Amino acid sequence: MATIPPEKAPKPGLNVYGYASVNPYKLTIAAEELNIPYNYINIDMPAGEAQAEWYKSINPNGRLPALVHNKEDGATVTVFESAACLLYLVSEFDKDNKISYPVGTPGYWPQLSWLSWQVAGFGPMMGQACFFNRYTTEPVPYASWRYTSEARRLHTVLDRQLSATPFVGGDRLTVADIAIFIFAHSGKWCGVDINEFPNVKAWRDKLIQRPAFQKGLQIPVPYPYSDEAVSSPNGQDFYTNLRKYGGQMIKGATEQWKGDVVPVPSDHANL
Ligand SMILES: N[C@@H](CCC(=O)N[C@@H](CS)C(=O)NCC(=O)O)C(=O)O
Repeated sequence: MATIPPEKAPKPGLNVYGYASVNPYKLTIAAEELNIPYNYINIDMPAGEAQAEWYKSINPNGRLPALVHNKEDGATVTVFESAACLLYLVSEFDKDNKISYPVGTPGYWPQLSWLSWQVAGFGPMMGQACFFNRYTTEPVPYASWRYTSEARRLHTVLDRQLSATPFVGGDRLTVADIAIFIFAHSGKWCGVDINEFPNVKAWRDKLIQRPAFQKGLQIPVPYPYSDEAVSSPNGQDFYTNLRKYGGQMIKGATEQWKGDVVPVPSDHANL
């Protein structure tokens, strides 16, 4: 197994591996809500550090975030995928259910459903909308249309839910809200206007007032993908460069996985 460079090695206690992208902010917000100490270890995503063998020993998927918890009893727990990380934080540190419903109670299942909805649908669709709207090295209008439409459909689903309950899973803030929030807070960058979804907007505006959200959104740097940040006339060079070099980087990193589409018999039909 590859050795972790000393400066990236987990310390005693809770270690969050992240970068100033989108998903890692879920963990800093949750940790701040729980008021627990953690050591933030920055992974240089543009330099490809998430693909380093040592990092893949923590997250085999080579994505961010992940966490390593060196516990007081000497045990070490490693978790990857943001939803699993959030549920780990709840299981270890949320004994008073500040950001969760207790396992097995009626509120637990909506919380889990919406958390799953985020990682299986909302996040990936917003991510693909973002890719095709902001990062492609050539325009692909059909893909932009598909993913922007799907992201808007999912916003409609969320908006309907939030017209009925103050938080996605019911009457209490949970990790599902935290997970969904970070993408709802990035609508403009992905190509979706939150103003079209008044209940989503009111919920987002309410969450953003919370001191823990404000703190978590500062680590490792002020969140760069909020509507406000991406609209600021001052910082536009950052986004121009991000789109230019980020787009090329994603293309380069994806190229190694390319392959021919496996044919099926209907390919021969006149559609
Ligand atoms: N389903 C994963 C998604 C993680 C993910 O895609 N993270 C992005 C950062 S926001 C990443 O690591 N991107 C690196 C890459 O695509 O190479 C989760 O929820 O943790």
